[in-house]
Amino acid sequence: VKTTLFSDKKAVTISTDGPFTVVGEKINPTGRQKMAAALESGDFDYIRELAVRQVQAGADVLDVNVGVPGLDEPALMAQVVGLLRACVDIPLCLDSPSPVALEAGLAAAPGKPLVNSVSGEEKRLETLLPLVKERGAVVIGLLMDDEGIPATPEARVAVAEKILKRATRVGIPPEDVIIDPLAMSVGADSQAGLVTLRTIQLIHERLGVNINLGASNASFGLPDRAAVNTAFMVLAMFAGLTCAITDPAKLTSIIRAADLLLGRDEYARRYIGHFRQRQKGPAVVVKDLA
Ligand code: THG
Repeated sequence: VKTTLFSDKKAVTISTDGPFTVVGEKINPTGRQKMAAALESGDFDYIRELAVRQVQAGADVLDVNVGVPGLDEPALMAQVVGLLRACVDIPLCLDSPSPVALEAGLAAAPGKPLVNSVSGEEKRLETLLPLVKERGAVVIGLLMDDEGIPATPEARVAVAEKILKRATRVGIPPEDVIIDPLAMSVGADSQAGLVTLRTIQLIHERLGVNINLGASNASFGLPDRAAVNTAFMVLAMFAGLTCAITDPAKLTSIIRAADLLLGRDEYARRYIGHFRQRQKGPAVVVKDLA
């Protein structure tokens, strides 16, 4: 299956047989004081810098989350989407629990963006799927419903089937739905990683759709998070993961290497291209681009 996102300048195809897609996670104030402060004070240079740095590190898409308690999220979402549009040329992933903020992001984003996210919860399906359809966007479906996150892989797959069915019903084709089996912290529950990996395998085999994870979630609360994130990424890629919201500076080299080992990078073109890009050295001065 191929899912194609567009900015106003670029197409990015997420695919079950092509190379892996990296969604940069850094524009997100959750647990990052500096980012929250930047959003509060309107210091958008910091956000531009995070955006350009992630693109240079290998991001194919940028996640945009601007949720800070007390701030006007829909207005900030539109503003940040607008400024990102001016300094990077890749598609965006609008990340918010608020349908109003997602709607504001959709109105400001060019092309065919990614909406992050719906779930199997009735209210979210009813509110968001028509918006996604109307705007011709792609949507991420989280594997949880009104009862919470199912404990077993089988039960999570049932939520995926429900989301795909409901999307089809409003006219969104299956290739425009990306399933997210939810990565939970293995620090809190030692079986959480395995349940997510088995869910990825089942979805890949039975539904064949594109699959995304917020891969840094797995390492919450643990030391040397990069070690856990790296191991998880490689296992998840073998299981059928096609796309991840993660830190491109830390993960892109490993992802390119795993793509090569999984036969998804002919002539090692992407692997070598990424290596050359890194050799070019320090980042372009962000203000030149802004
Ligand atoms: N699924 C979907 N969307 C999501 C998530 C998901 N959006 C939010 C979140 N989960 C993914 N984004 C992040 C962003 C930052 C971090 C974790 C998840 C994070 N970052 C550390 C930091 O910035 O300091 C660094 C982590 C590291 O050491 O690499 O913790 O699951 N659809």
